[in-house]
Amino acid sequence: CGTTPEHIALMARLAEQFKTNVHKPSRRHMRLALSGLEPLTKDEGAGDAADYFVNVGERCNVAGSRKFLRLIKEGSYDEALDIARHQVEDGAMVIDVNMDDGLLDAPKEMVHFLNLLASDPDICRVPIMVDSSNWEVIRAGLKCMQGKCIANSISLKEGEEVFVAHARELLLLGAAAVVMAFDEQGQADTYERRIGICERAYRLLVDKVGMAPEDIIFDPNVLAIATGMPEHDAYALDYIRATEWIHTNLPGAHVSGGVSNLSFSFRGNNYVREAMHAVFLYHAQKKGMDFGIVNPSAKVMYADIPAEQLQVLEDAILQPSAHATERLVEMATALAEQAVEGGRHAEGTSQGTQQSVEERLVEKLRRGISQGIEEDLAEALQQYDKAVDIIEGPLMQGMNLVGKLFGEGKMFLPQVIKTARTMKQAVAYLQPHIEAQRDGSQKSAGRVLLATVKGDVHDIGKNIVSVVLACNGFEVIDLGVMVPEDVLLNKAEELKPDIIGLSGLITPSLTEMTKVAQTLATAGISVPVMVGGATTSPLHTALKIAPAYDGPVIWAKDASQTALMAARVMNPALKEETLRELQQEQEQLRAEAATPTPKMSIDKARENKLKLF
Ligand code: THG
Repeated sequence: CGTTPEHIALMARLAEQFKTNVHKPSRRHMRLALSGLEPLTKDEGAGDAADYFVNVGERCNVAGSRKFLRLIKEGSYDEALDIARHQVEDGAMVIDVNMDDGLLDAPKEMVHFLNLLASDPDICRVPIMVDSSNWEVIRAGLKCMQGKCIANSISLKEGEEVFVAHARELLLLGAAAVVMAFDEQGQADTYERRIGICERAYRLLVDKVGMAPEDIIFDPNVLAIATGMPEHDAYALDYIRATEWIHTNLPGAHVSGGVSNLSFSFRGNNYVREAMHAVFLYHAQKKGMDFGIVNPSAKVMYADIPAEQLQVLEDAILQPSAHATERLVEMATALAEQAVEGGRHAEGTSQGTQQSVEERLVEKLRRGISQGIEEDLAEALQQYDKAVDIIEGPLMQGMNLVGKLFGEGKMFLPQVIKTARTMKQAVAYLQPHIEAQRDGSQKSAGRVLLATVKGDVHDIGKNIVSVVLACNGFEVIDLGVMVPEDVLLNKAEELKPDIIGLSGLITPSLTEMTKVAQTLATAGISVPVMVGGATTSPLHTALKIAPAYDGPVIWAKDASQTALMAARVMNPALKEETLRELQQEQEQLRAEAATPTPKMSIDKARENKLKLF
């Protein structure tokens, strides 16, 4: 009442005398203040670093929890809210929410879920971290939040202009910012790149945008260690060193990270994963890491880890070396075996000479044992007419087994890489024989063009795929990260690959992959396309990417599956069957997706109830 146009005109005239201070806050080096219903003010003190640590609950993330994804997909929001509530009960001081999934309407789901959170006082007393790779989702999420939240994340990956524009919008929306250590070249994976990018981002945010330093939360990339690639061994140490540098040199700014990323190589072995996180956090906190996206219900505490294990973990994290990594893998394997029926080893044990040569090869491959493999191969060469049949027979069988065990969580990533290296040795041994027996037309197992699609800076998984493919005799041409579709098309036309591999970790990459498929199809390319990476799924591939392409689009579950599928489609005897199966699977997925699952009648459901006696 009373806000007539005349009144507003008076207000406008009054306001004209004052400058807005949105872009130039006068307060400097204050404490970061966030809020849900209750304020969360970041204390900085001289005491124990852990006392000032803000733990952010990671579980309300469709990409990080199968359960949460299922609940959101089926619309069970009450149970999805329970996940948030449990995290707060378990001590989460902020809740991370991520709805990035190729088959969800992410902005809509984000807004819907945040609105539900906001009506539950037990949950919304804590601030929210709106997590998305898609700026639209972050904006939509922040617009419906009442308190001061955190946007997760912005970065320099698309250059300064976009970065500054996003940061300015965050000032208007009143949010703190997680800033990932990405730039136009990709994600920082060395100490130097981590600190270089953070410093550049800090100067832009503070000097150009006018963001308060305390509103900046750097994320210098927690990446998986012990993947089996020696280049990855120092990732934890470099993160910790970068944390110390940021803490010392970029005053007021905070440091965060996605802690569970560290242990991706040990999926399926929760004890080892939690112990790794505890050790990592203990040391990173001391150097200034004051935020962390974690599982708040983790039970393993630093102080409770037995000394022997602690030694192994600290070596792998703080004194990285091939030896330290190997000991960590050994420890994880031993603990996993202990967990499986008190140490009884389920899969076949080696019984030396009693096994056939095929069995011995499969066993050596499964365990990544190179010693003695050449003798076995020499023996196999006597039995097989063609050397290439040894690869396609027992060696592929071995790779299959590895893929299966890995999928079941019975093998860890570093072990898969080890088996790939054994495969490489076997292929190298057989190569001269294969070439002598061949008509000389084709040398490699096939040529694969690999790329992480535009907008995506992640390449660790793709690099592992590249190693495994090369170990299997493929010629790999890797175009790197953030590869635009025209570059991919030109390279495909120039190099005529047998297979094109597209990789992506973040959800926007799915749309990009579909676009690439369309572009390739329009140009008349129809060689098999393989897609892989955290964001991809068989369903999305069947529903969105395959229909956009003229040839087969194969979803590859992981690095060992990629090599296997590549070998199958390159094998004239298997190609047709493989592609027919693929076609059938994808048609079935499409048919299932088109027919909604009928709900059971209440009487049928009651018949199904748990009967205890
Ligand atoms: N930095 C920033 N934000 C991030 C990350 C980061 N957001 C997402 C992610 N990384 C942090 N969140 C998670 C959440 C879950 C897991 C890892 C990181 C995780 N989940 C189990 C897994 O995949 O094995 C899932 C198990 C299950 O399904 O329950 O490990 O680095 N700024």
